[in-house]
Amino acid sequence: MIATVPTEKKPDEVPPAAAADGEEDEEMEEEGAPEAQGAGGEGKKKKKKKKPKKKSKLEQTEPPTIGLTKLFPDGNFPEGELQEYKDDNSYRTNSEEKRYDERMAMEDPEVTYNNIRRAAEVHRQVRKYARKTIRPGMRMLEIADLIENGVRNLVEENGLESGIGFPTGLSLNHCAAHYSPNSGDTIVLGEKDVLKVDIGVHVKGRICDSAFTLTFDPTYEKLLEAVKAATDTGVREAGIDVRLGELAGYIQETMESYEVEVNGKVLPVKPIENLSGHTIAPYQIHGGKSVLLVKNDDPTKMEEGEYFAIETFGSTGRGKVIEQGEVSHYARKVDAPHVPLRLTSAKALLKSINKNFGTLPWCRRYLERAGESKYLLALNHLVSQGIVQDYPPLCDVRGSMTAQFEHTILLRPTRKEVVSRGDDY
Ligand code: HZT
Ligand code: MN
Ligand code: MN
Repeated sequence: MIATVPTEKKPDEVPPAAAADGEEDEEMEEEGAPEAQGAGGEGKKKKKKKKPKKKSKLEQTEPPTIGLTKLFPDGNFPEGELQEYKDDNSYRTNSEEKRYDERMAMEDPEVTYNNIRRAAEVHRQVRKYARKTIRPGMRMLEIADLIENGVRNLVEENGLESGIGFPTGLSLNHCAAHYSPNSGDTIVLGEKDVLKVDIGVHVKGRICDSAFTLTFDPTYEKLLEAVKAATDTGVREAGIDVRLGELAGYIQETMESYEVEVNGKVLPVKPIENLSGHTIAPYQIHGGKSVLLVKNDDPTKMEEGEYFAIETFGSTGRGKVIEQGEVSHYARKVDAPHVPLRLTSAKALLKSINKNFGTLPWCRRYLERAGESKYLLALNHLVSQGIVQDYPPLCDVRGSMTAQFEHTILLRPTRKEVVSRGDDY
């Protein structure tokens, strides 16, 4: 007998992604141990005893292609980082009543946290690959594709049931948010660029909204550190009954405790005063509440059960953004007025938007992927009629640099869950 092919599986039992099966190789090594391959045909020594069949543990490929339901066959997706509530709410962690409320939430398919956790795990796996792959010299369109292919595969994109949560944000330098390349974009990532990578993943309308910043030049490391710390402060100070205006003050305080030296000049890190975090509702990226980054008098409180995107932006410029450049991001308004549309093309485009995206945000590339072409007139009409909202790129002054870090958190009855937390940020 010559071959030492692992025999625990019949050929038709080999999973389609066998190459990704980490333990397949391990078992090969075990059975291919030196004594089993003795030249003199003393292959008898080969372990014959069947070990209790190891569950073949599937591992993610690179680039990521394996759907998360395959990697988590029991259907339970990992919890994010847990943080206990503070002060008056510290009782919640062990409260019998709150623990009961949470069990009920988990059992209710409308409420369960499992959907957002699946979205968050997709986010972690895709960004891990994005972080190690994105390099100066790549075109913005390539970067968008590598991220979006990963999301579509891992979340097992399926109509409005699961897919991309919003267009991949790839804003550069003084632009802080809402730039994604349109088709034909020729921009190439440069060595000195500061890139905000904002990825959205949804499962049954539960959107994981999380972003990080990349630099390849150490000059702006302090800027990134400041913004990461400010977001961590926002996450740490968030809680049930916390007032949004006060939370903004803590974020501001952290951000302003940093400065960054650029070409021998010391610059303060300013929180961008007209950007904010926000609640997230099912299929609605903006649920209605906003968390500004500068102390204010908003007395609105965070509430039990809410989902928040805690995001902060720091800038070496004015600390204020304006709309600038070609629009890529759009979303049908949730409370769109009913306007009879005279333009046939606009009517048809709206139908396609409803079918493909509902109220989730999308970008021009996604429309084209859905088969639309020469849609700009119709699209502009839907915007002017108040049916579709456009989200132009948001930029500080030219020459400045901006950074962003963002996490999605759940205000569970007993604890706060930072669903999108990973080992990177
Ligand atoms: C709008 C359109 C999108 C929500 C925040 C954000 C990226 O600035 C109230 C507060 C995607 C997201 C959004 F395509 N925006 N998070 N991640 N952008 S926002 C906003 O419009 S509205 C913040
Ligand atoms: Mn975001
Ligand atoms: Mn957000």
